[in-house]
Amino acid sequence: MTLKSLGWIGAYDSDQQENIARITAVHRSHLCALTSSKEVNLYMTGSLDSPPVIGDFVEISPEFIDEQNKPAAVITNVLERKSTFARPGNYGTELLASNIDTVFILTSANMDFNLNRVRRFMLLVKEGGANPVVILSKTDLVQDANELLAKIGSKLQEQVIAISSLQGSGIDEIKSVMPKGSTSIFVGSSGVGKSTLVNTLLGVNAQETGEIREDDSKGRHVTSSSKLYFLDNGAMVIDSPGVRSVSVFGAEENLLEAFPRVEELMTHCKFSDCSHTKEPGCAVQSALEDGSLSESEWDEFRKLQKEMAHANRKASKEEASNSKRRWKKIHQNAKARLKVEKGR
Ligand SMILES: Nc1nc2c(ncn2[C@@H]2O[C@H](COP(=O)(O)OP(=O)(O)OP(=O)(O)O)[C@@H](O)[C@H]2O)c(=O)[nH]1
Ligand SMILES: [Mg+2]
Ligand SMILES: [Zn+2]
Repeated sequence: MTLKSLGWIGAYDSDQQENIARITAVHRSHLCALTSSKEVNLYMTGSLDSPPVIGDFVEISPEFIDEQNKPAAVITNVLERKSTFARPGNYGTELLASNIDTVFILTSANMDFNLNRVRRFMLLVKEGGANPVVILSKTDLVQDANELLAKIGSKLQEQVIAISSLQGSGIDEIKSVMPKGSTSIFVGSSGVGKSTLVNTLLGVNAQETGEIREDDSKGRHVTSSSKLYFLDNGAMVIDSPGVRSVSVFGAEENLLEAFPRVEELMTHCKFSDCSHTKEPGCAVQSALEDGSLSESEWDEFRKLQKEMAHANRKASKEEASNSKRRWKKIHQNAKARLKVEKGR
C-alpha cells in the first residue's frame, strides 16, 4: 500500500513514508492506525495542539512493541487537515473526523424522515469543506419513495440517492461516488441504517447493527465509536455513531445554499440590505403572502440563522479567551526565563 492509497494527496518524501500513519479508530487507551505497510497502535503525548481524530494523518515516532504485542508508536504531529467534519460542542468545536471527501447524510424513508435534520448536517459538512450527498434509506418500507425524493430535490440542491440495504437497491450508485483512495463517512440519526449500509458495501457483517425499538421507531445507538473500513475497490468508509441532535455553526453563505428558494428570493428584494420583515418591495414577504414560500421553511431559515449567529459569537469569544490564555502563558514563560537569567 502507498500513502496515496490511504487517501494522502500531498507531496511527501518517499523514504519518510513509514513515519506517517492514518488514524482508523480512536479508543480510550490508544488509537488504531495504518501506515503504508502495516497496522500500528498509536499513543498520544501531551504535546499535541489538537487531539487526533479518525481520518487524520499523523507523524509517528520510531516503532516499538507494546503490551498487546503489536507494533506501536507515539504520535509526534498531526498533519494539516484538508477537510474536517465538526460540530459545535460544549467546549468549543468538536472535531468528529478529518480528511473526508464525501459526507453521506442518511435519513430514512420511514418515520425518521426529517428534512430539517438533513439541512443541519449539510451546514456542518459545508463548513468543513467536504462534499455532502443525501441518502434516503430503507425505501423498501414505504409505498412511494419517489415522492420523498422529489421533495428533497425541490428543497435542496445536493445529490440524493435512494437506497434499500435490504433489497440491495441504490448500492451501485453509492459506490460510484466512492472512488479508490477516497474517504467517505456515513452520518445520521441512530437507526437510519448506517452500519447496515457499511456491511452491505463490505459484503460482510463487520459492524453490529441493531433492531429498532417497536414503540417509537427510534434507534438505540448501536454503534458507539467511529471506525474506518476499506472497500474492495480501495475506497475508505467511516461508520459513525448516530447523533441525537444536531447543533449548527458556520458561515451564513452555507445557510443560503441550504435554502436555495430563500436565496433566490432575497436577490429580488428592492433594497439590498432588506431585513425581510416590513420593507416595501421585499420579495420574501410577498412570497410568504402568495404562498410560494411556506411559513415553515421561512421559520426554519430564521431559526437556523439565529442559532448560527449565536454559535459563531460563542466560538469567537472562546477563540479570544484562548488567545488571551496563550498570551498569558507566553508572558509567564518569558518572566520565568528572565528570573532564571537574572539568577545566573
Ligand atoms: N427495512 C429495512 N431495514 C433496514 C435497512 N437498513 C437497515 N435496516 C434496519 O434498521 C435497523 C438499524 O440499522 P443500523 O444499521 O444498526 O443503524 P445505524 O444507523 O447504524 O444505528 P446506530 O449505530 O445506532 O447509529 C436494523 O434493524 C437494520 O436491520 C433497510 O434498507 N431496510
Ligand atoms: Mg451503527
Ligand atoms: Zn426582503
